[in-house]
Amino acid sequence: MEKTLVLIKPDAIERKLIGEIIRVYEKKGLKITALKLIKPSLNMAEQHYYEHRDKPFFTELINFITRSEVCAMIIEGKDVIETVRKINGATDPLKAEEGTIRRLFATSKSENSVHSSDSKESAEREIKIWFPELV
Ligand code: 3AN
Repeated sequence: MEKTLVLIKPDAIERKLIGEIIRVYEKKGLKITALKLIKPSLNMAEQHYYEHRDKPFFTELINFITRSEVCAMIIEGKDVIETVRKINGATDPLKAEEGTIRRLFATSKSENSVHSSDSKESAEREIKIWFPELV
């Protein structure tokens, strides 16, 4: 079965939205097969956002994701990568569709409440970063 890596980001955890966000995924019938709260190390954060290392917002992104705990999850299902990205909505909450997690909860392009893998290759790579004990 296809897997994806989801992070509930610090902005959402700080506002006590873990339950509400997980509820959105579960209501869509998705199955969470692993879950943990973890304060990312600098190394984990830099690995996770490696592809953005040359972007102007990279430092902001790393500072944000390491500032408090994240909730890391593996979600499994048919076409789960695409499904979860639809449920999350566009990167910019102002452009995210009605009913998406980012439209509901995100406050900016960087503090946008959730991350999910964008391809099978990313999912595999990211699961190794956040759940090394499972691979
Ligand atoms: P997505 O998470 O929707 O796949 P990406 O991969 O384009 O978005 O960007 C990764 C992360 O970088 C985003 N989730 C967001 O937190 C941050 N980000 C993207 N674009 C910007 C931007 N223009 N300013 C600040 N942060 C950004």
